Amino acid sequence: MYLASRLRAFAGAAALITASAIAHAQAALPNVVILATGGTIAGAGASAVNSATYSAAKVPVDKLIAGLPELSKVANVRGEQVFQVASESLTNDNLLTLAKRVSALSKQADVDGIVITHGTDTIEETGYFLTLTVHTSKPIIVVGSMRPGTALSADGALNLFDAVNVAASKDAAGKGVLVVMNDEIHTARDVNKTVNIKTEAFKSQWGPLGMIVEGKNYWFRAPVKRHTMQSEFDIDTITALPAVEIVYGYQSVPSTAIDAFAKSGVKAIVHAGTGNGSVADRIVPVLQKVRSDGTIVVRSSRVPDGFVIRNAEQPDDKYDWVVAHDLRPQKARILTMVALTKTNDTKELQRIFWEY
Ligand code: DAS
Repeated sequence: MYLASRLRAFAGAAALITASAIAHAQAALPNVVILATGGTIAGAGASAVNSATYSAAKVPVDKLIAGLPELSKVANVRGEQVFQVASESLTNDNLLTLAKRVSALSKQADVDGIVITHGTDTIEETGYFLTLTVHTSKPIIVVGSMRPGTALSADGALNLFDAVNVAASKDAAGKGVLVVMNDEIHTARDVNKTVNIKTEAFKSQWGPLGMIVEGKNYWFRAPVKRHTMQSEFDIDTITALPAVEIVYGYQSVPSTAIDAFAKSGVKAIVHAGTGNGSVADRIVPVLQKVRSDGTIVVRSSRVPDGFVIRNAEQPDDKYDWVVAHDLRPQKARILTMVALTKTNDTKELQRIFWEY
């Protein structure tokens, strides 16, 4: 009897010690908040072989977290459902709402890192907007997936596990907003979706910053463009984004789109030209007129990689146009919107394109 009671007492004490050790270990873990916006990472298909035919933005954030118990070994994770949409449907207002939430959370002492689950189609636009406007050095990671969780060899679970790992990592701080996909760690500034049907979908023409393998980060370079704490733009002072639209250059293109955008009162037009940002002869005077009416003209290129050279294909100084440097049209639009919240001086705008 005595031995049994002693054993019970010991077992009870051991259980208490274990429980407090676990609680202590959990308390020592970083706190990561997952802001869910929708996309394929929250998608579901009718069959395991549906890797491309499925509905995006179905699975709530709490179910995403519950489906990944491994996260509890990496961080104390909690989720917020900010939106539940496919990312092609996100709007400027959604960008402002999300960025303001990220900014507010980043200021909380009990938040060490933030993960944003997002559709892959426009991750590059949201990520770039956040890196331009959120003033924090805490890790902010945007993550998506190319296959829904219901599909064979789904990529979302490992992408999310990796994203939380990076968000919980001290060595990810101060690198700007990052995009973690397919084992790679990219800057939100450089990364673009380059393949629309493979899990290896994201590339940065200047290369990823590094990789994450089995929960460990391997860094190989650091960003050189201004971001987050070094940015002159602050989401906490931005209340609206100006209308900036994109027109595409191709053979026999008419000026219809430019005329319509100009008439609608846009503040800037990004021209996605051919080659090094070339503009068709018949379109040059149309864009000159648009500029003379006070609308900003940004010369970008439909060619995925490389960068637009100022005063090469067009006399930008003479026309008072801005060149988009290495930014693809959709990112040139994001930077132009953010820059126009501060200035519409073309020399200042060009400086901003060189620096961000
Ligand atoms: N429609 C795509 C999106 O929401 C699905 C995805 O790839 O996440 O961006």
